[in-house]
Amino acid sequence: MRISVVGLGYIGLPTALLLASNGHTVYGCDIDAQKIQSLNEGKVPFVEDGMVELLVQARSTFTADTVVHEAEAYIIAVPTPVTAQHTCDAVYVAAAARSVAGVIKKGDLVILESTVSPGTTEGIVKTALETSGLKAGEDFLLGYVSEKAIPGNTLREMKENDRIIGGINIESQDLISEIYKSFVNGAIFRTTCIVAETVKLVENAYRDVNIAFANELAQICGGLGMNVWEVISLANKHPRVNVHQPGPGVGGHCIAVDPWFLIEGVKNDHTMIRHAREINESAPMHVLAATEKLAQKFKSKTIGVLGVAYKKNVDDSRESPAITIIDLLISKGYEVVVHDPFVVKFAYPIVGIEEFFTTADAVILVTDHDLFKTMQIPESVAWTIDTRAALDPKKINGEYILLGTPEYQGNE
Ligand code: SAJ
Repeated sequence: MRISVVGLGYIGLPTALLLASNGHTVYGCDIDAQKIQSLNEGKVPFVEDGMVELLVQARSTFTADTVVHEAEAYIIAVPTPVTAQHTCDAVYVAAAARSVAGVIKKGDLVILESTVSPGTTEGIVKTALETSGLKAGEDFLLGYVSEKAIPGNTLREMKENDRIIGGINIESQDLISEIYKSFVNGAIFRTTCIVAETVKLVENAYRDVNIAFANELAQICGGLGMNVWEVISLANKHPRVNVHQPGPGVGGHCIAVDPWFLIEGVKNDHTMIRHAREINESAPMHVLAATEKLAQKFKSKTIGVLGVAYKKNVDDSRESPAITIIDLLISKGYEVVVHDPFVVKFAYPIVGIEEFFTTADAVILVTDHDLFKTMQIPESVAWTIDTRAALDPKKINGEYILLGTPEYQGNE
């Protein structure tokens, strides 16, 4: 089949390449002309396992352009930022759907893959597509498939995870299933568009609420003189318990954002989902409180932030709690020095590990990159806060303060 993929980011590009290397002719489209040029030169614009090889494999079946190419099926995978009012900003989705409306013909199929608030496919997207003069369900097919991407493991998850496919009618569901079956090994489940949109948000809200529970337990256990990591690990011995890990906050572009889309239309301000978001958003404040207590005691001026990626072993710092923590430290007058072995693009300068340790009076570990596990923290560092239980206390000469323990409680 000839498929146009609109939006060649973290979702659209791997999806396009998987389709192109599984029997389809794929036309990628992105408004970023530089990205198009480098793709056509065989360069992948971001680091993700297996992508370079996949681009080589798809050499004769994948082309990229800045305009939407006419095809038989269209997949829209553009960003959906969160607005200041915590709603889903569908402006790029609407623009992409309008550009598809310019080329769509009778019998074509349109699939939305962007994460959106419930009702977007059959609302904004359908309306924009129908400006073509064609009617959804009568003249063209329409559906929603949630994306399966996780930085560091995207291609595997796209191929191996089960897929929830939403369609406005049976014909839409049938054709969407056929397309995804060409590269997905997981099971395919069919439903309506709004259910598929909602399931995506539920998956991430589930994780956010669970992490908020762990963050609340960290406060409770630390306050009661216990170590939250021991409590959670023992509670998780129960076969039906799976408490997530506490930490300095929740980052990334999914878990910190999607719960807001789920409650976008809910009038009640006291939902558990909102409260969980607020608990996770307040985690950096607890890091600051613990820091203030220690900085006063040790007269520390320059704080080293170790790890700024939003999670371990990736170079992605989108919505990382490290950004909030650094902003808070600077607002309190501290000097801040930052080190991350993977992150290249960041709001603050990133220094090498030697400069980091010669400059920092004290250290806060924010990201639990594996290679920090065996890291030796030198004597010049008076204290180290470990927000992820990631460091080896035996390798630390100064004071070691672990989040979710009495020592961490700070001035709270
Ligand atoms: N985190 C904790 N405690 C935990 C687990 C995670 O504090 O126990 C933090 C991480 O450090 C990170 C944030 O949460 O800052 C999110 O990390 P993550 O690995 O849980 O999630 P993402 O955002 O990288 O990917 C999620 C995944 N969703 C689920 O697992 C339900 C992924 O499968 C989705 O494809 C992705 O969101 C998405 O695009 O929606």
